[in-house]
This record gives sequence, structure tokens and C-alpha cells, in this order.
Amino acid sequence: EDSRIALPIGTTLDRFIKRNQDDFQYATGELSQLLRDIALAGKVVNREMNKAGLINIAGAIGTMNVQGEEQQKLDVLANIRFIRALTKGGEVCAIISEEDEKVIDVDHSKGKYVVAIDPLDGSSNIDVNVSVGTIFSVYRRISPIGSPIQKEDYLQKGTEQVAAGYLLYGSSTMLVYTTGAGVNGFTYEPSLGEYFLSHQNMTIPKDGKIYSINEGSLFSFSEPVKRYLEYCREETYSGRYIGSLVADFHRNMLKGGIYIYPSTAKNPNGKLRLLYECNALAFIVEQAGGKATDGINRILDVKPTSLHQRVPFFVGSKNMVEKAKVFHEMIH
Ligand code: AHM
Ligand code: MG
Repeated sequence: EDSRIALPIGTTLDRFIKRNQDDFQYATGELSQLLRDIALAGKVVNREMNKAGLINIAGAIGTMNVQGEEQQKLDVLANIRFIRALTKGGEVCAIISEEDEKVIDVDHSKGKYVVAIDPLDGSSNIDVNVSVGTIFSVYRRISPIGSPIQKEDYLQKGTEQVAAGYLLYGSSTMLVYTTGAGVNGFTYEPSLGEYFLSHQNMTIPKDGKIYSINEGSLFSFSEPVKRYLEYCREETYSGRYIGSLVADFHRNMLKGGIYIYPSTAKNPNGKLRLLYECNALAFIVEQAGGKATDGINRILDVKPTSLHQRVPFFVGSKNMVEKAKVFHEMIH
């Protein structure tokens, strides 16, 4: 019996996770709990986010914390929230975070999972009231439980992900995730404190008319990228670039499009990080019928060599990412 069909309207995230437990490769309930932990931390971050604009006048409206401490920056705060949720939850043995240089070894953890997370991506957008996001990947630990964390645990290829997702703090807050059995999106209802299934079995259009790239660096792009962008303009595609990866990615998922962060003079391997930015979105986009490459090679096949390594990123509608690849193969 396929429990994924005929879900009643008003399916909460919790109910959905429970019903789809069989999707999870190791249906022991731990991965389900891990996703719930992330969803809960997302609620907390969402709450802080909604108050962000008030921080400078927090004293005036009496929300300054009791010690009168200065409010922490939101990206630091988000990092604390997610790491706390993940370490307290007990399912995780190691965390890789954009905010921490080294891998966090959750000491004495019997956790079976490794999480890579960008707690608050695009955080420079907060000051101007633009959407930001959280991106996460989940891997199974390889070393035996009880032993110290090994490189092989946290430097796994994207193909080894057992789950991945993102939270988008936009005009509504959403959680979108996959466990390798399709992609589903949930919208947060703040007055009820619940996420509801709003985007069942998400698929990305095979083709699109949106290209998203920071063209300010055009002069330092490679020839194939320049030529592909010329092609986009010839086709009169729309240029749309928020500068907030999750928001740009999410729009393209729904409408069809390609997001590109290529090599530039400043960032020879692109700007985005393989482990906690690109792999998660690559897994999601493939599950939705799209593609993700470094221009030529599949992102999920890239063997990581270091925690914060960067990779050029081409992600979105299948035909568009394939077209960009054609330009790379034509011109060397
Ligand atoms: P961050 O992890 O420091 O927030 O940077 C990642 C962000 C992405 O959200 C966004 O797509 C990209 O950086 C924008 O970079 P640029 O300003 O170079 O176009
Ligand atoms: Mg980031």
C-alpha cells in the first residue's frame, strides 16, 4: 500500500513523516526524529527572523533580553539553534556547519547520522528584509558507533545522502525535503505552530525561461559560461537573481530555470560549498527531475576532499543545465 497517495488536506509535517517512514532507508524512526529536530529549530529561527527588523529598537519595545545583552547576529543565532537541536536530539554523531571551521564531533553520541548544514544562507540579505534560508544534508555514519568521527564519515559523496532539505524564510516560511523518494514541501502556519503539506511531490519543469547568476562578474567568467549567457539573452529569458541561494533555487524549482555560480577571478572554484550548499540542492533537484553539475560533471559524484570546499554550481531545469553543459563541451 502506497501511503503517499490520498493524503488528507491539512496533513501536518509530523503526520506526513510518520506515514512515509518506509521511504527512509533505515526505518528505525531516528531519521524521522532528526527531521523533526531540524523542523523545530527552523521554527525558532523563523521566530527570531520575524523580529529581526525590530532589533535596533528592541529596548524601546521591551524585548531586550534580561541581561541587557546585545542581540546576537542571526546567523550566529541560527547556528546555535540548529546545533543545539541536533546535538540534543541524539541521532547525530557529527555536524559540519558553514559557521564552524572544524567538524563538530558530538562526543559520546550513539547517533548514526552526520549532518552538514548552512544554518543561515544569504544572511547579508537580512538587513534589507530579503528572504534567506537554511540548507541541510544527512548522511549515515560509516565508522562504528562509539568510535571517534572519521574522515570517511563526513567527507562522503552527495550520492550517499539519505535526506536533504532546505528551509526558506520568505513571505511564508517553508520546509522542503527529500529522503530519496520524491520531494515534498511544507508551509509553516505561524499561528498554529505547524508545518502543513502544501507542495506534494514537487517536480521542476523540464525547461524554463529564467536564468539566475550574478552577471557583475561577467568579465571573469569562462568562455563557455559567457556564451551560454549570450544564448540565454538571445532566447530572451528573464534574468532573476535575489542573491539568496535558497530563494533563487526555490523560485526556479517552481517556475523552471537555472541558477549558476561559476568560477570567477575572485572565486576560482565558484563561491558555493559542496558539502552544505550544493549537495543538498543537487539531491533535491534530481529527485524533482532536474539536474546539478559543475558545468560538466554531476555534483553528487564529486568526491569531497575538504570540509569547506567550493565547487562551480549549475542547477535547475534538466534541459537548461544540459544546454549549459553543451557549451562547456563545445568550447575548451
Ligand atoms: P553566504 O553563505 O556567505 O551567505 O553566501 C552564499 C550566498 C548565496 O545565498 C548567494 O546565492 C550567493 O552567496 C550570492 O553571492 P554573490 O553576491 O557573489 O552573487
Ligand atoms: Mg552559505
